[in-house]
Amino acid sequence: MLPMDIREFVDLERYPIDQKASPAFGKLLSSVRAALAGDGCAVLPAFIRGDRIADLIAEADRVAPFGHRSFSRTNVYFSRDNPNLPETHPLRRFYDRSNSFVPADNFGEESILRGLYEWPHFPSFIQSALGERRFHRYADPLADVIINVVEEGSGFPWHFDTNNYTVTLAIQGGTAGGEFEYCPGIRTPTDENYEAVERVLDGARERVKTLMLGPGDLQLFKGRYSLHRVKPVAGDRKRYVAIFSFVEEPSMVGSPERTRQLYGRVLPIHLERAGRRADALID
Ligand SMILES: O=C(O)CCC(=O)C(=O)O
Ligand SMILES: [Fe+2]
Repeated sequence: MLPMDIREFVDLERYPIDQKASPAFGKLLSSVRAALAGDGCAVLPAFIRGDRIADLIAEADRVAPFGHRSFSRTNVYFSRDNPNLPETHPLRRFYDRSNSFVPADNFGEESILRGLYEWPHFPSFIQSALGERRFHRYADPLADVIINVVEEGSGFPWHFDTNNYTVTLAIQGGTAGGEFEYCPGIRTPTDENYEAVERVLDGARERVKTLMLGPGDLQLFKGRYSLHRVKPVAGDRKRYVAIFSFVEEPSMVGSPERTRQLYGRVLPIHLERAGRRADALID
């Protein structure tokens, strides 16, 4: 098969990300930047053309069996319990999380997702939109482009991201559920605002915004200061979301521990970059 042409998949009429000098590009960039400045979230609906979604779903169906399932119990900060605090404190509220990540090395040459990630106009547009000075594709061959497969009963409980931003592409929703909910700017670098976080965990809705992303929607989200969750998915159909990772350092890869937890295995590069001998791969 010939290498795929990503121009056939992205709706370039609506999102002319390859036409930097055009007024339409400038308009698009301003609107995405305004959305990010407003509440830390920008959605580009139907970024992938409607008539190509079936191809994207077929790609996800093909690799979904290679997903690695992992389970954890975390608070919204991914931190340890602190027994000195009251049980109701957000630091002490732990939730089950389960997901299945399809490692990046399952997407072949003809992959639409990889084609998009490696098409220079895509990272360049995202970088401009986010206004990041240091911005590179991730050098981790298991984690640069992945699919998160979510099945019935699972979601992603309330949390703050540990990275500054996430770039995701919705591919398929579950039969029901799977709404993305977020509380813009509920904490700041200088104020954890535990009381407001606790109220959201108790079910308060006044700060919560809800998004139902559709197939082909691209989302840029700054989740470090906005508490957010994916509500559990219901029904037989799996929820597929692609996650594109970008980093500040061009040669960075994940740590062996985290990589093994999320993807079920490590590659020699993970051990080498961690200063360990690759023959330690043989467990
Ligand atoms: O699956 C999604 O839509 C986003 C999940 C999320 O919040 C994350 O990966 O940090
Ligand atoms: Fe998140």
